[in-house]
Amino acid sequence: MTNPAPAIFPPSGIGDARPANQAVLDWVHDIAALTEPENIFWCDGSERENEFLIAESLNQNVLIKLNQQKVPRSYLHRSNPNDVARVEQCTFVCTPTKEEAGPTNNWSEPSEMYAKLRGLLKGAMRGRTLFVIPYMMGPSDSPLTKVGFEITDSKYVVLNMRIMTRMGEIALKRLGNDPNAEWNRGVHSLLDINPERRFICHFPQDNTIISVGSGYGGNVLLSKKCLALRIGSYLARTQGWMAEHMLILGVESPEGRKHYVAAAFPSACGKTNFAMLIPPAHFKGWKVTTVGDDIGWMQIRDGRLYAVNPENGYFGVVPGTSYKSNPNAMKSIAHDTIYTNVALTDDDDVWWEGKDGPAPSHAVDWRGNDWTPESKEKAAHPNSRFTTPMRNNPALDSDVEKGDGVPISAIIFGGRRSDTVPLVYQAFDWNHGVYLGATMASETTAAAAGTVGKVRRDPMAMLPFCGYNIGQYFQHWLDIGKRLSSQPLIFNVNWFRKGVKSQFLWPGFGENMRVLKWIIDRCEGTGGALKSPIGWLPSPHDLDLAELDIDHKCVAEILGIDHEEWAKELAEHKIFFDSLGGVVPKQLLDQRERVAARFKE
Ligand code: OXD
Ligand code: MN
Repeated sequence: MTNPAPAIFPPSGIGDARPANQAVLDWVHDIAALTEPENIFWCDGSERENEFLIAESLNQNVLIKLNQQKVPRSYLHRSNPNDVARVEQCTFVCTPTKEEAGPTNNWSEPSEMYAKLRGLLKGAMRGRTLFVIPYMMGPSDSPLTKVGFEITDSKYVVLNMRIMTRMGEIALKRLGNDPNAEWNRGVHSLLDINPERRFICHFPQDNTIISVGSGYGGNVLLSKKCLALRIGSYLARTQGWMAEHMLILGVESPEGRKHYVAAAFPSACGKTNFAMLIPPAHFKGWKVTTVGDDIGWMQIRDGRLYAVNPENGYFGVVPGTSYKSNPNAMKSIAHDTIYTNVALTDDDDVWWEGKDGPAPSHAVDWRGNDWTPESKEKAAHPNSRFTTPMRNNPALDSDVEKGDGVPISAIIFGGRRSDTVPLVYQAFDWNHGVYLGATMASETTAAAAGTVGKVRRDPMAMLPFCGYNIGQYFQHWLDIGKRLSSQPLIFNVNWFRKGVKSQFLWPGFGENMRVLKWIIDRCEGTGGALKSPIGWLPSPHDLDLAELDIDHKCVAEILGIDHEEWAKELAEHKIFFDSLGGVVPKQLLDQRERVAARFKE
């Protein structure tokens, strides 16, 4: 028997979309000289290239083909079990001085970190292909849009970046030939997926990211947390705009009045669910549409804040996603989706804890082991993910590609708090709102490695993502407020408050529309509220609770503020501010004093 002829790698016309910009070519040349790959593959983002890379990934077991009747054009990837979440302890902001990175970031002196990373990258791509991914963050005609290049030795990264960004030709066109044009340099190598050699490093002054030793999305899809948030927030401050860990949604009334709101929640607190909310039957004629589910870039125009979603897809948490919790997400991930670390059923479908219907009697779990409902281990990893293009979302907002962005009427902060924090309240003004954001906290989740369920302060949900000194970041927020003649109203929400029996007091999901409606009413000047020490609070009859099966005692409890709990909370705000070592602007320290004084009135 003769061996089949070896495949020609890559077939002609694939992997040769070399950019014209000499600065990019020189940089790729440098990285290739360092990493010594077998091939260089210049990605163009085309359908043909994607098909080729999927076929290769199936051959090399990087992807598993799913049942194409059940989930057309969808695949499963299993990551190394040591590599399933963002690793904040391995994430660095490398600025000339430690003060520039500030008290909340791991810091390293840039030349030392470059030397260490160059040592790790030396020869790292021997026998591998070096992929060059040109990508664009933001709509093609937006002044906020940024171009990045990611070099990677992972096909999984290329396939995901094609979903998450506007990749290929469109980015090359936007960059053009100017050797001095602004673009982000991103280098990623899997190395040997060893937690000891895992570093995710940002060099804001050089617009550069280097990530080694991981294959997990949040660490390696450099467009997302690394560029759009860490480097993005640094650029935003120097250039006068905002890069935030925020979903953006549109709410339209039956009469056709439309508002947009941006909302910051820490990882895995239901941002994707909120961004895709379907109003309950009682809200007939109301529509919620998604602009983005994770990141908002905002600029000031005519004294107002306008937001764009820089991404092109969703990288969402799978467990708990169902037709009950998020029908739009279920429809979005029913095709053209890459699943990471979910379970595989015997008929090659995907399964996870919290999916509709009964659990399968047998499956293969995220590690590749046999699983049955009696197994002690979870079938899907708690941080298993879907990567799906935003065009799959039935509720996609019609202005998602609008370069100017959408006007923001309200900003919402929120976290996962079992106690203390009421369902919703409104800040008295912008600076008070910045204080709400700066002191927000949440119980930790599986999105980041470490303990789950511990309350940690997570200012504006940016603790792991602010690429510079958090004190200057707070000041940037205060400064933006001064430049706005029409400021969005600022709110805080908590869907997760629990009662004495540890039961959730609020049904959440689609019913969050009732809270959103109050927020919109406040924006329109029609919603009622009571003045409380912590802000404007709705009384139970200010919320539209019609046709909701909820106990009146529950409503009172969830809207209540307990003075003892708040005394503790305010003490914790002080401990947090103090822990930042004197970087917190005086206006925010004063805000805390004012809340404390209002409790004494
Ligand atoms: C995410 C995160 O993946 O915030 O969006 O961790
Ligand atoms: Mn996120």
